[in-house]
Amino acid sequence: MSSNLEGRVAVVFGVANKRSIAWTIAQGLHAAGAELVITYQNERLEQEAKDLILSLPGAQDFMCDVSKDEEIDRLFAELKQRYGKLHVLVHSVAFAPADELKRDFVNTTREGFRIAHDVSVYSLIAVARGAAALMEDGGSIITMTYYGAEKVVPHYNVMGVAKAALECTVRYLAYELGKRKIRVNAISAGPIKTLAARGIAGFGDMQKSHAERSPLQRNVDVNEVGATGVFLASDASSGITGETVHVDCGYNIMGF
Ligand code: NAD
Ligand code: 0WE
Repeated sequence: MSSNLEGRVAVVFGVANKRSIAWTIAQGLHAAGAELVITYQNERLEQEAKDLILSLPGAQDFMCDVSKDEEIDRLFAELKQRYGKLHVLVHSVAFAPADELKRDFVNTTREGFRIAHDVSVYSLIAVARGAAALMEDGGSIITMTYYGAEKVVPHYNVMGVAKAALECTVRYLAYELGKRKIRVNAISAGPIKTLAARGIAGFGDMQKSHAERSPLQRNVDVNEVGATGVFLASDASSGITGETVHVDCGYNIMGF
């Protein structure tokens, strides 16, 4: 049992800036000794993401839009050539068109639904397939989810439906990849002020209510999510797969 990741290769998706949950997990994996490949979405984020990634000694940067099969193929071909094998995959990516999180859920568009599920759910299957082919010694796959998958969170809308599908995808992947000693888990984090949370109307009020209602009477710190990511990546969690681990100060257990 150990959180030591020396000799392990990890690929992390979803770093936009220093507040990204993916960045905190990446820093934790790096501190535990893992060799890191960190991806960012596109040219728009390139400058900021690259500066961060290259500040971690030995970390490799790579551009990869997970809605594009050819970019995913290119990434895993490069990983195979460069490292030969892979042990850890972190998927910390979600997107729905902004309007879908503003208008009434009943008015969700076909295209908004498609995009949310393509980027936030299908992408996990696509990158898990690429990663599993390189996880010869077994491995750990981790994704990020939210309570809006389980209960209605006003305005989370189609993202809630997508996160429910993501949590279910984790179970199907865990079943199938289990025989290859690959574990698949989700972390359900409480609300954290990141780029993806910026501009969401009432986010501050949500955090306030979260702090008031959760057993620990506070909001979650992103480093607590990072530490759980390292735990799920390491052999310390060797008996855990198909699980959604709540890192939310206990908010989800409350009925009233
Ligand atoms: P973030 O904006 O820092 O991260 C989201 C990432 O998704 C960004 O890096 C963005 O570039 C990436 N992304 C979007 N579309 C992409 C695409 N087509 N290809 C590649 N990458 C793409 O925000 P975050 O809060 O760190 O979000 C990370 C994950 O955590 C998401 O899955 C989110 O749903 C989940 N989450 C966030 C919170 C929260 O309150 N912030 C709570 C629970 C779960
Ligand atoms: O998963 C998320 C946010 C995901 C997200 C955020 C955006 C904002 C910018 C997906 N797509 C977009 N599209 C954009 O154009 N969270 C868990 C954070 C979050 O978002 C909410 C929340 C919480 C919490 C939206 C409404 C209500 C609560």
